[in-house]
Amino acid sequence: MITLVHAPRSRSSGFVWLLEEIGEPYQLQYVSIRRGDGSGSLDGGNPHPHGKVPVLKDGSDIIFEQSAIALYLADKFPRAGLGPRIDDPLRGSFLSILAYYAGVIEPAFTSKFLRVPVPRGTAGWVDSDEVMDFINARLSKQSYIAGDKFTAADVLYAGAFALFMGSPLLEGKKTQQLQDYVARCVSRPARARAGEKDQPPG
Ligand SMILES: N[C@@H](CCC(=O)N[C@@H](CS)C(=O)NCC(=O)O)C(=O)O
Repeated sequence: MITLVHAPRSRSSGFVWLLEEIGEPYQLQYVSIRRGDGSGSLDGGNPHPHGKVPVLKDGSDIIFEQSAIALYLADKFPRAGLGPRIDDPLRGSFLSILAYYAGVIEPAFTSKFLRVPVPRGTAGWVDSDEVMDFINARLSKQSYIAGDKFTAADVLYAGAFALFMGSPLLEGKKTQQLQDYVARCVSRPARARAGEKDQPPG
């Protein structure tokens, strides 16, 4: 059975959502992580190379990095229809947007949060305002981030934007399309089920 190495209310929470979307059996292995507020600690039972979450365990296979886990689960469970297959014309869009999440979205918002300017021509990402112009333009043409169907990539994007909605991170960029997109994704029943499960063990 698939195991998600999980710390409640962290980046692994989105993967409880994704596993609920898939609907196949899975189990959670709770670990502690070092949190931004200084709480928590490194967990010796966590196979992640840097003690982070999420991690997915599938037999002897260990998969880490959110984009890799999203792709792995979409490919592993094709019946769930959460990612275009290799010969689908939308496959390229799906792969690009998954890689963009790790390589551009996360660094762009980390730069903004830390108030570090993004040096054009040196950094591999751009500032979050430019990112959001791209995202908003995309969402004005399609209902979901990789096309007109909900995919595993939406768990990453809508999950992050839902978290940022009430913060200054999206200031000036909360278009109606973005708000509708986030609402469409987070109102899915699988996310509500995941929310109920995303609690500290005990
Ligand atoms: N690049 C990683 C980031 C994972 C990450 O930073 N997770 C946080 C939880 S939200 C964590 O485990 N932090 C603990 C630590 O940094 O030691 C990914 O995309 O999977």
